[in-house]
Amino acid sequence: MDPFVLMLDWRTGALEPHTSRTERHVSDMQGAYADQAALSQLVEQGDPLVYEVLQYDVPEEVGQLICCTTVLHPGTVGDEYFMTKGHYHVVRDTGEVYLGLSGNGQLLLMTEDGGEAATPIGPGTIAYVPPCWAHRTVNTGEDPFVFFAVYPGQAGHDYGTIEQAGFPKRVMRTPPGAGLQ
Ligand code: M6P
Ligand code: ZN
Repeated sequence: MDPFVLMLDWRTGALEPHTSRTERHVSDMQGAYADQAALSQLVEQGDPLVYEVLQYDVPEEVGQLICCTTVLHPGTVGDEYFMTKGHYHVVRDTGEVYLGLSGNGQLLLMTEDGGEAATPIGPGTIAYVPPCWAHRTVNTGEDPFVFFAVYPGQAGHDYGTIEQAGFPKRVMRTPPGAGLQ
């Protein structure tokens, strides 16, 4: 394949050109959030967009690097902040690099043998996801949380393991009025 350049808008995450745009609505996140009733209610109320991933596709092969931007919208399901599905790579010994562009969130990480980590990401943060670590992002702010990611072409997404096991930590908003006397 030939060299190419892309233009990235750091504020909105717009990537031009892109060849794929994946949308995840609340209805695509069944089972991910603690409050199932709140999820069903949101689906009935218009099924809002939780996040979108823009990508310029390259062959999913060893040697290639996949570049994409994610725009994770602000919001909650019940008191749990909007988040990505989260995944391991199918080919476990492949890492990933995240670069925060705008907004603020958390990157949650875990391994299959009980490792856990979490790090805040904001504009300019570079987060390194080592091989074998599952990763999920959470928007803890009031604006879209936008970040860029690069990972090996052969990595693949394993969502099933997360759907079965979940992540050890949930990131919840403090309910309005909580803690006030
Ligand atoms: C990042 C990368 C992508 C991923 C996206 C959304 O941009 O890790 O590979 O698709 O986040 O996360 P998920 O696939 O877990 O929904
Ligand atoms: Zn990944």
